[in-house]
Amino acid sequence: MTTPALLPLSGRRIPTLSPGTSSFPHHRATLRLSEKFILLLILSAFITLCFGAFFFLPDNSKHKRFDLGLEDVLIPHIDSPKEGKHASGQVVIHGQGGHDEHRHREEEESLRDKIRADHERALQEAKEKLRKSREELQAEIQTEKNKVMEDLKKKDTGPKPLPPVPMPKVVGVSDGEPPEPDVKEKRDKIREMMKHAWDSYRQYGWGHNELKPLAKKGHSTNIFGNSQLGATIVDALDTLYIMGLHEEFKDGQEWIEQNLDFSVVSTYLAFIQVFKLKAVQLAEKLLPAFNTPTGIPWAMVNLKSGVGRNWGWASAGSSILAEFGTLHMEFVHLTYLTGNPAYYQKVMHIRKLLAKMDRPNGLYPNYLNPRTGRWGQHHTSVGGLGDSFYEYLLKAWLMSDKTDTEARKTYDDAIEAIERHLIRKSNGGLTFIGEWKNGHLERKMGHLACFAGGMFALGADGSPDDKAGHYLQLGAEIAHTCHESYDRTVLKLGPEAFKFDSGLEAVAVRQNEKYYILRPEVIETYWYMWRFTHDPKYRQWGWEAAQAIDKYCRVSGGFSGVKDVYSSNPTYDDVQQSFFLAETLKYLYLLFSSDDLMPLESWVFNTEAHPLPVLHLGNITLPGSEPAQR
Ligand code: DMJ
Repeated sequence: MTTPALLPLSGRRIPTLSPGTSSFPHHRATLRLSEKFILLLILSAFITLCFGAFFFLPDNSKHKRFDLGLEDVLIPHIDSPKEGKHASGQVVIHGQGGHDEHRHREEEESLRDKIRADHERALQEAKEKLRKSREELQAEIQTEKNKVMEDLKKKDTGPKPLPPVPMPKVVGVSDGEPPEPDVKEKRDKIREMMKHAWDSYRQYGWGHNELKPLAKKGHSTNIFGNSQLGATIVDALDTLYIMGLHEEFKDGQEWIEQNLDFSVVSTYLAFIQVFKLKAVQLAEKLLPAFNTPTGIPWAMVNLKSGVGRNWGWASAGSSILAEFGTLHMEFVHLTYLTGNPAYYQKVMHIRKLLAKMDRPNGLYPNYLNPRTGRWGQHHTSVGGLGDSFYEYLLKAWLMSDKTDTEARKTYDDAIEAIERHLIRKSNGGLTFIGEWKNGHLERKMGHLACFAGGMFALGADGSPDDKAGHYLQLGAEIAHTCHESYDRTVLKLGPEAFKFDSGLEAVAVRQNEKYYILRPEVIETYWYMWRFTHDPKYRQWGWEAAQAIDKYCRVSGGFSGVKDVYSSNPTYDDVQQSFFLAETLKYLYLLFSSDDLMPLESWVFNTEAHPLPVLHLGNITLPGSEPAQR
């Protein structure tokens, strides 16, 4: 039987398992609420960090070319003494004509004298030391140590460590069972779908990043790079946990413990420490990505060499807004968890830099060059390449218990510009979010942008000029439009992008925009709208989507995306995306759960639907953020 013990963590005490019991205590019927909360807390840090990391990983096939190309930029050039400099940095001039041999011998002689004198002094000191007692010697060593420490402290002009922050209050992580039998039935069905997705991955794709559910084998060549990082395991863990699938959770945890190796760890690791340590190890490996002339991180970093790079297609090798702007929550949480300010400082630097930049029409372009600090193409999107940057501004504020007013203000300003330039009503009365390209509005909305309905609703409370009602309404309108994009297809699943032009209303035109790859954004918005309004239509719409997924995407080896949502006989893309387990099924499950499962006053979901706790900081101010103003 496992006995929770208390171990210190960054000045706090957290429950963990005693040595020899490294696995999750699934044999106990229920965990105490406090234990659940703390496990989820640590797990969140780990999962969110891993998720972020996957986007940093480079494609191995390109390492060679890349290493050759960027080393000069990334690694400071240090001249060796033979090339003309002493280690001290003084310039030496070699090969001067008319060298005076006599002077040279004199110099050599004086050097030898100096060495001799040094030896004699050292010998004398050693003899004196030998006469001293052990205690005297120890005292001397200690004095020396103290002196070194003092000197180091004096030299350390860097930022002070964060003040200790109290553990957040234990909040209700109930199992969220809904009182209505028909809702419970739907929730059970979602849980069954999760089990099918997980079991299939377990059977055919274990350890690979994702699953090919038709070929029934692992799928690893995608955005995660070629590495075998078990992305689905990492991504699915908290969904399994929230759904109470503890056996499955335990399997995943064991795989991570034994296989997810960022560097070699020899010490015994208890349950919570596994996730925390792995998260920290990974974060350390990610830090070199920030070594750019501006501090805007590269899109990818080689975990071994620490060398970073960007995608060639991204506006001449720019960094992408939705990538460098989607680190804030994870890095702040990590600083909070470890007490190490480095992570916090990295992401605050990004924010400060962006605040100083001019923005065309108040909009943030999707591309920023990390070498020059200048914007790339003037393309702004609330969908792909931009989306989660805006999401994280709002959620940084929420996560700070609404004390990070700088983040809130930045969000409000950004949304105001987006409303002015990107949000329009179609002829048929559907509100949509278009894309801004070099001063021109493209009347096309991506599936990815549908998440914004939930974001507007989430940000309604606290919006300026008493516009809460307006933003809740805007959220509802986007939810409606995105539902229409589903409802106007044959499969009742939404296309990747849909237009509002030339008489078209929320339908895809191009063949390569007609696919559905198990994405979560529309269901995510239904869930937020449900939480804020309890309008039953959101559960109804969510259930329609769940049924369509089960009917058209389910195969014997898992769930697959489909290539054409307007065809009654669609072909499969043969990929079970890891975000299907992390997000789509989690949001569906929460939609059919009672609100006390993961209450929004206490939890903030990152862009991959991994929950992070609201940091109840009281009067403590994290460096760089404003004091609470409420
Ligand atoms: C997820 O990986 C994340 O939500 C990301 O921010 C954008 N959307 C994909 C899934 O569609």
